[in-house]
Amino acid sequence: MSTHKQLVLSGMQPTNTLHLGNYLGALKNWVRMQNEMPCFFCVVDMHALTQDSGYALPKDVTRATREVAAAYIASGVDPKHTPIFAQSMVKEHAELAWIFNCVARLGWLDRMTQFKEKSGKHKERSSVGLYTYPVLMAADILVYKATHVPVGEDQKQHLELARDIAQKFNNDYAVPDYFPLPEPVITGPGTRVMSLRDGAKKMSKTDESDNSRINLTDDADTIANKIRRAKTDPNPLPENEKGLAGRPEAENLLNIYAGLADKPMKDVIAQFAGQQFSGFKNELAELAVTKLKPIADEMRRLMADSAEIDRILRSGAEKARTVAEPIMLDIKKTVGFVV
Ligand code: AQP
Repeated sequence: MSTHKQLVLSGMQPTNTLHLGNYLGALKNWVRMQNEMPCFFCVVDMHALTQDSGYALPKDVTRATREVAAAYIASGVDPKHTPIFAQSMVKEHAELAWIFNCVARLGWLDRMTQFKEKSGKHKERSSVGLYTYPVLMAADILVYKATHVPVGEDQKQHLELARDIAQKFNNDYAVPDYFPLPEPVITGPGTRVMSLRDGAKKMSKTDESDNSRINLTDDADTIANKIRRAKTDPNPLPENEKGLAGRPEAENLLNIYAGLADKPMKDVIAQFAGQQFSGFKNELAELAVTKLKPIADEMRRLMADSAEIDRILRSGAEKARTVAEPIMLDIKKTVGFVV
């Protein structure tokens, strides 16, 4: 049986403003989990440099890092209780990532679907960082020996890789149970929120079309317009779950409603059964504005004082380092480094 103390670790990339998918798929669960077990939440700025679309401008990384931290706080993560920090502020993430690069196998990384999706037809032009992204993610988690990782459905495969790396390290260095095998926590109806323009694509920060997503900073009119213009099909809403087969856009909008209203999907389907999209979209827009407006307002307030956000990040990093430093020292000794 595992002897590891429960600890939650998760993070988001400062690649753009956070959106409804990030909120329903992950952030909403973080807010709940901080009251259930100790949590560390980071802004994974080192991951943000891996974008295949070329280098992000430094000023954009800085701004997005502060904005993502503001989104965590505005959504309800309490920085007095739960450390919030930037990944690059704790050097142990990068140190462990190198060791894990030597543990992970090329064949494992070749199977990662996110790399295939993000690199598209131009694999050879993608950064090496994009390829080894899941190795750094494993280090983010295991440098704290975190046991639980709340993420959206899209990160499930990366979590499995983190477990494989942990297991191989434990076996190779004959240190059974040294690293925990971290558990993904994927809960709620919003674990895979899709694009508003294409029900087959996930909602993403870096999608070219801003109309594909609802940003956490969008104002009420923008939210309502995006929902009104969201792609649908010509039929009324279905009577039951079976009626959603082959209707990804209808499923997505009902799912978003369920996530925002905190209701099971089957109740939401029953509520709108047989109705036209137009009426449903008005109700969805109203609900989205009610839930997201306070977050946007609070983010704006926090962003007006960037020095305070930086202070919160540095203080969070200090707490995170007190956990990561001794673990990393131990790992260095385990692999044979003179320390
Ligand atoms: N569409 C989504 N539905 C549900 N959950 C989602 N997440 C992301 N998109 C959705 C969850 O949000 C957390 C942070 O994700 P990330 O910043 O590490 O990057 P990502 O998964 O690659 O998300 P994006 O928004 O698509 O960013 P870009 O465009 O920069 O790649 C994760 O827990 C993720 O599961």
